[in-house]
Amino acid sequence: MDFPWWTRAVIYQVYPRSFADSDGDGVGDLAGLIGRLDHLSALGVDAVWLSPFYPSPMVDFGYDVADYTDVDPLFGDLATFDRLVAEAHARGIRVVIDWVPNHSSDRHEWFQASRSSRDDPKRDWYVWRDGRPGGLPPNDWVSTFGGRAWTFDPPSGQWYLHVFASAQPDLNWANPHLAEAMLGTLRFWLDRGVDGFRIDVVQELGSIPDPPSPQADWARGQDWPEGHAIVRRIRGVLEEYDDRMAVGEVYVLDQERLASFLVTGDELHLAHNFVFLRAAWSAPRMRAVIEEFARVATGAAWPTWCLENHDHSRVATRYGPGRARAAALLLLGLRGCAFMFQGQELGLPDAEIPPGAVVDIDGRDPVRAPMPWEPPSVAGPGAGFTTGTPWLPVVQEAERLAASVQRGDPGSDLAFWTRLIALRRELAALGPEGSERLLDSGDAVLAWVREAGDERLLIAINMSAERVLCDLAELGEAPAHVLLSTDSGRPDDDARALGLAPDEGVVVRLP
Ligand code: TEU
Repeated sequence: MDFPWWTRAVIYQVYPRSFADSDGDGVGDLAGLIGRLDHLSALGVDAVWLSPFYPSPMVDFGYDVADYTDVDPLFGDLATFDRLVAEAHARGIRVVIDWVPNHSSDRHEWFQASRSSRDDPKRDWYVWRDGRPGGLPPNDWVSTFGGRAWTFDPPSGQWYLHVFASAQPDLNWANPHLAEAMLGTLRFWLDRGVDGFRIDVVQELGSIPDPPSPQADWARGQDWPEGHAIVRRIRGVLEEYDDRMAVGEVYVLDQERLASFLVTGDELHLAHNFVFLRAAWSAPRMRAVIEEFARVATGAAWPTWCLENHDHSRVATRYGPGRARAAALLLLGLRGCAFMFQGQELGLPDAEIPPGAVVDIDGRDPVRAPMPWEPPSVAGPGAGFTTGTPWLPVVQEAERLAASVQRGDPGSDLAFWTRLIALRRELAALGPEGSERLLDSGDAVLAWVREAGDERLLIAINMSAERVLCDLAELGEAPAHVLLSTDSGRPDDDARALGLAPDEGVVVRLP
C-alpha cells in the first residue's frame, strides 16, 4: 500500500508576522522565512503551513483578505513567494498555504463593488438581507468575535453577514460566479507550485441565513449540507493536480461531524481536531478522544493531531512547562499527520503582553509573540527576530529558550524534538504503515503500541504528578530498550517494570 506524503508528514505552521523579519520593520516577512529555512531542515519537518500573507488591512492579521492572488508588501511580493517555494522544495520541504474562503476583507474590490449598489453584478457575491421591522437585523446570529453577525449598510438599506469581524463580510458561495472566482484563486497558487491548503473555518461554509433562525441554531456550530458540496468542489480543483493536500480547520467539537468531512474521500484529506487540542492533560480523557476518533474515522478518514496554533494558548502554558516534551511525544507518537506551531519546538510559553501592547481583536497576542532566535543579551531586544522594534514583545524567557541557545544543548527541548522527528522518519512502526493499539494502562499513564512488520514499539506517557511503575504485559520478560525519553538523562536500560517520573514519556523497543 502506498501512503501519500501527508499521511506521514510533520507540518510546521509559520505565522509570517512573527517568524523572522528581514528588513527591520519589526514585522516578519517571506524573505525572513527563507533565511531561516535551515532551522526547519535541521528540525526535520516535511512541510510548512503559512498563515495568510495576502494583501490585507490586518483587522484580523491577514485572515481578512483583500486580494487572494497577491502578497502584502509588508511580507514581500510574488517573486519572493516563488523563491520561497523553490528554496523550500530544494530542501525537501513542502509548502502549504492558508486559504480563507468563508469571508474576505471589506477592502476587497469584490466587496467594494458589492456594497456600491443593489444592482451591482457582484451584489450577490456576499450575503445581503433585508432587516426585520424596527431596525432589527435579519436574525439574531452573533459573531465569533462578539456582537451582531450583521452590519447595516445605510446607502443600500440592507444588512451583510459576517461570522467574524464586521470588516470580514461572508462570501456567498451560492453565487456561481463567486464560487468560480474563488476556485480560480486555488489554481493560481497550485500553478505556482504550492503543495496544499489549510482551509479556514470550513464548518461555516455555506451557511444559509434564511429564514431567520434562532440563536440556538448558530450555537450548533454549523456544518451545513451546502458546506460539504463546496468542499467537494474545492477537492475537485486539487484533483486536477498531482499529490496536493487540503487540511480543514473544522472547528466542530464533535469528532463524528469532524470525520464527516473525511470519510467519503472526496472532501478534505485532513482536518484539524479541536476535540483533541482542547482535551485535558489526563490519560483517560486523551484515551477516550483517540479511541473515539478511531471509531468514527471510517473509509478514507486519516488522523491529524495538533496541540498548538496561532489561536490557542501554548502547551507549555496550558499543560505546564514540564509537560511540553511529553506533549510532543503524544503528538508525534500517534498514528497520523502531525501539525506543530512555530516555537513549539522551543517549548515556548505564552508571552506576557502588557495591556498597552494588546493588538488582536480576540486577545490572541500571547501565542503570537515573535520567535526568539538568539538571546537578547547577544542580539538585543529583537532576539534575532528583528533588528527593529518587534510588533509584539518576545517571550520573557527568550534568554534561556532562544533557538541558538537550545541548538547547542543536547538536553534542550529543541534537541528532543529533533531526535523525535528523526525517530519518526526512521522507524516504520511510527509511520502510516505502523498499526496503533491503545493499552489499558490505568488512570496515570497513556500507553500505546505501534507495530510494523517485526518492529514493535511501546509509547508510554505518565500524565500524573506521581512516579509510577508501569508493569505492562507487553514489556514481556526479556530486557527492552528505551529508545527515547523526555528525560534526557535517563539511561537506555532494561525497561521491564518501567518506572516513569511525573510527566515523563518514553519510546521503548519491545522484544
Ligand atoms: O479561526 C476560526 C475560529 O473559529 C477562531 O475564531 C477560534 O474560534 C478562536 O480563535 C478560538 O480562540 C480562524 C483563524 O484561525 C483565526 O485566526 C481567524 O481569526 C478566524 O478564522 C477568522 O478568519
